[in-house]
Amino acid sequence: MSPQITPIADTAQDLELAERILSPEGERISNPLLDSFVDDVDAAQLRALHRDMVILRRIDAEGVALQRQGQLGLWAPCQGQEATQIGTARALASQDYVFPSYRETGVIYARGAKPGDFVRMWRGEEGAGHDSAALRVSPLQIIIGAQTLHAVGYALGIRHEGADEVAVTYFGDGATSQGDVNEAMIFASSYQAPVVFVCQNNHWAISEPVSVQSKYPIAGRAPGFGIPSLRVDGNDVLACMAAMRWALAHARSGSGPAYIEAVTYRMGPHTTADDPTRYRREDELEAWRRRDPIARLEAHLLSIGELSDEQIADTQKAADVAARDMRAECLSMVTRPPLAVFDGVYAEPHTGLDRQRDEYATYLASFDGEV
Ligand SMILES: Cc1ncc(C[n+]2csc(CCOP(=O)(O)OP(=O)(O)O)c2C)c(N)n1
Ligand SMILES: [Mg+2]
Repeated sequence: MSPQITPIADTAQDLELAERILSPEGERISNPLLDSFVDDVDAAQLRALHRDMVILRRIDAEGVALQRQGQLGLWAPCQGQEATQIGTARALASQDYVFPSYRETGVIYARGAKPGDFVRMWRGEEGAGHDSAALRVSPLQIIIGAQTLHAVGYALGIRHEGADEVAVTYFGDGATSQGDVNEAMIFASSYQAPVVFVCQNNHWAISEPVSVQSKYPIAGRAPGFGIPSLRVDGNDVLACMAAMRWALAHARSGSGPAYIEAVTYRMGPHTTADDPTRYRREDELEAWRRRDPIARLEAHLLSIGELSDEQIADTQKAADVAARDMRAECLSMVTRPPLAVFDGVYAEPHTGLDRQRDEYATYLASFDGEV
């Protein structure tokens, strides 16, 4: 018997088929599926989401500037993806544990990252960049999709211990072509792991458009794994928060994994090492500028009379302070001596490691003060 397939959309790009609560013009529209999940979100909370997104965009711009000035080796901008990251991350409970990719600056911001945490890894100072245990966020993953397996493994541990936690993993549209992600979904479904998959479909995997690797909407794949999914407008912060609350409640209730595809757009380059003008058209970018997530919420708040000039100025000031603090932390970082790389590898002395340290020390000494 052949399976019945209900297409979600004719093309992977058709944004009209994504759930939303705020129209691109900032008008609140009724959404029977999602409304109940954000009933309690009042104007003050909407302003806080707006503030988060403005600060995040400023932090992101400062990251690009620091890289251009030679202070960072690389930066992966998240401009355009603020609503997806802030909306979903602000729905998390403090005990939940996040497994992100390299682009999740907004997620670590929402989890309480300190100013230096945003840049430490990109400056090459230390591996993790932030205190994973304190933030309950694993190190930013560079290997595409690998973090989804880690999240499912962690979620199996949550289930085993009966803990009131959910594991959450963020990954891109390109990552969905990766074996790791598909294996993670199989395991999550087979063992009903309390994990939420958040796919940020930002339309590009470096220079590869999503249309090449996904002939069918990405959210539509999850049911095939036995995982319920939602396709949400990733530039609508309220819809992202609602979708995440749905997914978290589902996972927390013991019903197994849930999946969100947030349809958004990467406004900047893939990283500061990339030049998107070589592969994407200006009119595409222009169309997405008109769907800017911050402008959308701002238009909404202004239309309901809940955002004053004074509040906007205050938010801008907070954003400048965040960028200033991040820059100051970045410039004052003290690079650890090369041999410190051997510290903290094992709890007990280790002869093999001691030998490697000695060899490396001899190698460094061979430069005779040149390094
Ligand atoms: C296993 C693996 N293969 C290839 C790469 C090189 N690579 C880095 S980013 C990237 C594209 C990822 O695209 P997507 O998953 O859409 O995430 P985005 O960068 O758009 O956030 C690739 C192929 C990698 N880091 N890891
Ligand atoms: Mg992508």
